Amino acid sequence: MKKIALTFAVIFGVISCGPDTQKVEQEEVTTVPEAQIEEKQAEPNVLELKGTDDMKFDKTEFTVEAGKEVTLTFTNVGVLPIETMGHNVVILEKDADVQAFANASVREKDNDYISDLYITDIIAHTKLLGPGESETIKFTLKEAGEYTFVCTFPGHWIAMKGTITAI
Ligand SMILES: [Cu+2]
Repeated sequence: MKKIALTFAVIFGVISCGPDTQKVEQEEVTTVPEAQIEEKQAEPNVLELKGTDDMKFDKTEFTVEAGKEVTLTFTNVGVLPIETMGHNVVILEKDADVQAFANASVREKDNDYISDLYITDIIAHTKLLGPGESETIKFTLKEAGEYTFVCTFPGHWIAMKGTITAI
């Protein structure tokens, strides 16, 4: 037992006898860049969404404040041509039949794949965006609840679908 205590004392002694005095000067030089810490603090009701070449939105859940204007910037970050991998975002009313709207929209190539039959279900939408294109839209979700957003490019809506919850 005595031996262990002695060994510990020796080790501790070695550590504490290190070049502590030199360290003090070095610490003053190493400062944390404060600007980097608060870099990505999103504002309320300001949304950023990306569409990718693997047919996905980078985010599928948003929460916003009801009754206040929402600004959504959507960017197609892919490189594939618009004819094969175009993306849009359509925000639909709470009670919209998403499947019926998406199926009808497939036939509307000349209208950026948005069916006018469901115009009353559409709160807002971007145009169809090709690689590297971006668009910002503004809209207000008047009531609290869950609103679905989809990409209506043919075959995309099942994979490219998300929810904006207004509270
Ligand atoms: Cu898409």
